[in-house]
Amino acid sequence: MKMPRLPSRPVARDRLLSAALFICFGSASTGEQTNTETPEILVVGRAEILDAGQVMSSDTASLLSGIDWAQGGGVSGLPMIHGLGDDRVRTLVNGVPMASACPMHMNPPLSYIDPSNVDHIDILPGVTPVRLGGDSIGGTIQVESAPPVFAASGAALATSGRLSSLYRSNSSALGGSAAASAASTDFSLTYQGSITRSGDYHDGAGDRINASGFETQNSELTAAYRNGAHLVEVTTAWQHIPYQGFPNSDMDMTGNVAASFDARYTGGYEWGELHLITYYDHVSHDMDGNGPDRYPPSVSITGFGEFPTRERGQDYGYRADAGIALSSRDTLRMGNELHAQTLDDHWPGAPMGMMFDYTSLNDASRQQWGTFIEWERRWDGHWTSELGLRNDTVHMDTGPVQGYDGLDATAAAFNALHRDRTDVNIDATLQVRFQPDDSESYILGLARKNRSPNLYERYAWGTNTIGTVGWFGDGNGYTGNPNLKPETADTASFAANLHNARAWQLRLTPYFTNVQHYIGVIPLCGLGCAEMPGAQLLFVNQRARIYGADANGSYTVSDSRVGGIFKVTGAAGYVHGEDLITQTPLYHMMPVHGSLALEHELGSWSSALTLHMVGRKTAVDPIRLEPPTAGYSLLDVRTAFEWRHVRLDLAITNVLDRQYDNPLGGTWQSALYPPGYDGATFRPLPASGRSFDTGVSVNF
Ligand SMILES: [Cu+2]
Repeated sequence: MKMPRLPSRPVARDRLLSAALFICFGSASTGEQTNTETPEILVVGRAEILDAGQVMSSDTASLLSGIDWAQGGGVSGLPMIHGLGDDRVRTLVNGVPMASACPMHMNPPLSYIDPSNVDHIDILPGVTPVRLGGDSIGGTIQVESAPPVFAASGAALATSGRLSSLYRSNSSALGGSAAASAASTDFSLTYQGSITRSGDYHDGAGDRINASGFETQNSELTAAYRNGAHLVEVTTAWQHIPYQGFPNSDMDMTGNVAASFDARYTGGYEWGELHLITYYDHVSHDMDGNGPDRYPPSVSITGFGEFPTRERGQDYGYRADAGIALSSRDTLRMGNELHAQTLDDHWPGAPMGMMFDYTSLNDASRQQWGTFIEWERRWDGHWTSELGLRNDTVHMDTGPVQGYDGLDATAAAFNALHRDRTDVNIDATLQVRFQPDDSESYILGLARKNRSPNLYERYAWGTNTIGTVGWFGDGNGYTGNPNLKPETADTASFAANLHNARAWQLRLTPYFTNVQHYIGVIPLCGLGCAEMPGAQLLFVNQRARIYGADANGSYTVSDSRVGGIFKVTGAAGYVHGEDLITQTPLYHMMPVHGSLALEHELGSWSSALTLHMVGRKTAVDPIRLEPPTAGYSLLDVRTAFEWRHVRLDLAITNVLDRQYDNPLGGTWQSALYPPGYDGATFRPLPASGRSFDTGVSVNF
């Protein structure tokens, strides 16, 4: 038997494993796995949309075509898969999970990678295999930077580089990125850096959306070494966000400094493949709830100049997994991982004129120990099954707390609690794939998955006014509940993928999820009782049901040497989610929506005209005071031209300058206190008006 060689340009590191195993046994389907072979994965590749996407937005979440995402600050959108978002979706950036070190989840995993550094994204929207799941009940998103490139021959050092810049008219955003690499046949060194600065955006009516600007600085250095079928990569990264406004929160990020280090190993052996990863990151996060860009100078919500918070978090862990080829038909995968998080969250009292600092989380910790085993069998040329079993044991604890005025009654009651919790969660998944011929494939997925509460869901102890934690972009305050049980989701999903060579392709994915112990909310006291415009809500275990369907397709209208390729693509989504205990719709359910695009490609010139249509949102969560939004349609146009080493991107987003509200944009918190303000305005956050976006990149 020959040793499996690493493909020169691996796709996802996970799919590398299966690719290598196929190679190992000389299967007909070697090399890059395509959508046809794994229709449960949506792949967003650089060639398709990333180059154009990074010109139009600096938020990596915006590149997630095929799924929805909830708007945050300019780089902090939260992916939503089949009605489940935030921590319910497992998000891995280069294999590393990163917990939000912020009570408002302003720094989710995708905020740590700039779009210019993304090579491809794998989205697993339905039932996620246990090797990629764990402590999550939605799908999985894997974002990967470009794999290391090595020199073809030993004669000379292979060097390459890329410089790019972008400008967006609406928010006067200016950005630049640089990448450089030098490699011999077995050693490679890559640097990636980017800086973007954006002002506030304006909506279709020309109104400025206060507190929507941001600045980000990212840099990353990776060294890689390969020897035959063995690859070792070591990455160190640094991020600085000096400022990121959150128009749908009542605070802004005034600083986020993250330093991270990870080391990875992938090796091919006679028996299969081995993956090892270890990582560490440290995050310093600062916020201010009284930013000068947010309220008129005459208004100070605190009566002081500043309302600061300071969060300091760490993530560390490892994952070891192996794929063992038991026979030409059977593959066994097994693995073990640890994801540990520590978090301190203190809110200085002095600037508020208080005697003490408010302690939100004191030396809080969360450790997730995961172990899985998975058996894949190819029964014949048509049927494949994959059965997985996984345990996640989650341990959480936090230290004693205090309020701004020292130890108050609520803090004393919290401190008297026995606060450490251990959850033992068992996940099981079954996927059956049927591929009768080359033009169709079907997948049925069944899963039971669990997610333990995050630190704030269990330990945010404040119950009123400023001693509160707010997230979800809805303007409400949230109180944690140490007695929460983990969520348990039972999901059935089906995917049908039909296609005719290059002429057309159609994919349909209906799904159904029932969540026991769904972490929902009930009002802690009535509207305004917490001296906030919003409600004060307590996390409690409820029961939820979500169902819906996604569809997408493409049709090649013409394909000629002279005219190029004309293609029509379309996508549509419907989701329905309800809390069965409160009998109310779940928060942030995207209304029925679809898009239709005409794409053209001729040599190195590519263009697209896209029409987005979104229905009226009437299914809103009354407990969170979620506002309904009107239906709308939008037009985007983009074109790109490549000439030798230069690529030019031009795009106009919201061509008709429509005024509309993003159904997942939350409420407009930065407009809560306009001059003459005399009451809560739970208006939906207006979305961006027309923008002319340009980008130039040079490869050398
Ligand atoms: Cu924050």
